[in-house]
Amino acid sequence: MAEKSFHVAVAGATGAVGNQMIACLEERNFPLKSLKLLASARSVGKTLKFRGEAIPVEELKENSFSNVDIALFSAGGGTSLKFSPAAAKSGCVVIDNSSAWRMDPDIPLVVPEVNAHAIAQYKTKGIIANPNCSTIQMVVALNPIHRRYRIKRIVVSTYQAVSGTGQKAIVELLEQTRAFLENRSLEKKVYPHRIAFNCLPHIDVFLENGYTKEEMKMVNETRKIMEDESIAVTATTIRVPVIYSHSESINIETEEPISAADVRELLQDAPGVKVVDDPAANRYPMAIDAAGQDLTFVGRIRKDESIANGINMWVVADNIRKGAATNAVQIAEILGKNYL
Ligand code: 25A
Ligand code: L14
Repeated sequence: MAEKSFHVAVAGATGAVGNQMIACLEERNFPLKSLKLLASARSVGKTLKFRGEAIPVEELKENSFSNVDIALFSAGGGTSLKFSPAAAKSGCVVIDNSSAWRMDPDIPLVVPEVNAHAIAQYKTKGIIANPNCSTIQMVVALNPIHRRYRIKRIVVSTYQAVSGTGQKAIVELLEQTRAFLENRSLEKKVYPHRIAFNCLPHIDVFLENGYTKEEMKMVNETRKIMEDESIAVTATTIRVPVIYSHSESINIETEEPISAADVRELLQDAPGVKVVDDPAANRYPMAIDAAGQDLTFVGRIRKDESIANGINMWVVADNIRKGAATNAVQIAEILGKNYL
């Protein structure tokens, strides 16, 4: 029997994540019947390369999905709220990268290494949500530990790349850096303060409780994906002048006794994880090494000597790939293979 193949659309194709989605479909040899590229009217007239071919960008409209099986959305929350329901209604399955649908109880929130089985719930609304980038890499690293040692509490601080905010933020970091080095005045368009040579304790908007929305995504999405509301999570999310890959300092407290060697051994065989942990040789995960990769890198694994059952670790992954595009394409692969 011939392999099944699908009509796929990418909405937000000209953005940082959309571009990478197209690259992932090509690299992973996704079984395609056709590929449609959608963005706002601003991008009409542009073409993007796929398998050596220049594909024109079309304007995203409600009727863009009549002959589409799977739509990968990464055009921001507002666009997704507006267009995903129409896309789903016309019979395609939407895999959405924005935060718009993630906490909807009728919509599965999926990291294939952790809860691939949840994809089955796509039928209720025809939408599957792709989690927040910082959350994805954290649960890939922590889920195996939780299953074996029961995590009671997670304390995480992030060091997040500007590419999370899209192409325009990459341009802002580069332009501010150049202006700073050339002693010219700096322009601020994307972030409220200079990001070049700085750290901002501010990602997404501030909420009433004093946390940012990005911090609360890490709390709520982690529990939903790991399917355990009892895990206590507290997060501080920081923007750093890095282009690709988020880094995270993670502290966990477990129910069962745990050692650094236990964690190293467990993560050695964990899906989607690569342990890089040889401090004597100056080997530990770094953003510049994770960029362009699909794995989640874990290192600096050590006992938290201040409590009975605690571990500290450093977790790094490419936020645009595993944190967004790769995860979405992995979901599409399972959806196509097992459900469509
Ligand atoms: O709305 P949110 O949720 O706050 O999301 C904010 C941004 O975060 C990115 C994405 O940025 C989004 O716009 N994003 C969303 N989820 C993400 C995630 N999980 C994420 N980033 C990382 N991880 P982006 O710029 O990289 O990508 C945006 C894409 O969405 C398309 N788009 C936007 N609004 C749309 C739309 N498509 C259809 N309908 C709409 N209403 C967008 O296409 C892009 O593909 P575009 O055509 O609007 O922009 C293409 C080029 O145009 C330039 N540009 C952008 N804004 C302006 C502009 N030029 C002039 N004026 C502007 N205001 C850019 O250079 C872009 O390359
Ligand atoms: O997926 O880094 O919810 O500015 C929104 C903010 C992704 C990252 C999401 C950022 C994010 C983003």
